[in-house]
Amino acid sequence: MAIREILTVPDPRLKEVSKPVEGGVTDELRTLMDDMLETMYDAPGIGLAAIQVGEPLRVIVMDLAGPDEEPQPRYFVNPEILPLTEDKAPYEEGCLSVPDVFDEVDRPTRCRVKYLDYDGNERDEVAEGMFAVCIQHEMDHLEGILFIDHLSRLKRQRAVDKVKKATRLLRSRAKSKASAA
Ligand code: GNR
Ligand code: NI
Repeated sequence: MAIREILTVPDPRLKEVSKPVEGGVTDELRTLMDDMLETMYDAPGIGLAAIQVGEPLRVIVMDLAGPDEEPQPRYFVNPEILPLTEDKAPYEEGCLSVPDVFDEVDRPTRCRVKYLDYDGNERDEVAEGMFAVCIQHEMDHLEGILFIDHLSRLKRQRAVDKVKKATRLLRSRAKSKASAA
């Protein structure tokens, strides 16, 4: 398994629409999902879409277990989502591709998710609570949409500027460290 680099805004790849996985769940795809899960745990985060590691495929990994619980890794290949209710609830979201930015997004509270799992079996589940929030956040990534796209233009611009500034600082530190060595 390998930890991969997570893309951050304004990387244009985050706006790509991801392509369906063709030919079912292969060992090669499982390797990608293993790497995504390891990358997500390392970050740490509760979900990750393949495009966040630069792979424009309709693949998501997730683990909603609490810090004192056993890990509960979940894998979603070619997920399809259907809202089950009109009522929406706000939740303070964050994203590994928009680090250190948090804001409320309104989403339907219940939805139905159809997908293939790690073994290539078809699944059909109803998502509620944190599962509903997270799967909708990840499904957005597959369409090239970030949670900040649900905010006002001003908030979105501020978020991108904040991440750009932090990334510049990190890169210049890494550079001076490399030249000192
Ligand atoms: O780790 C994450 N936490 C989170 C919190 C609230 C709503 C959504 C998320 S998903 C995020 C990881 C991520 O960026 N997934 O794409
Ligand atoms: Ni995200």
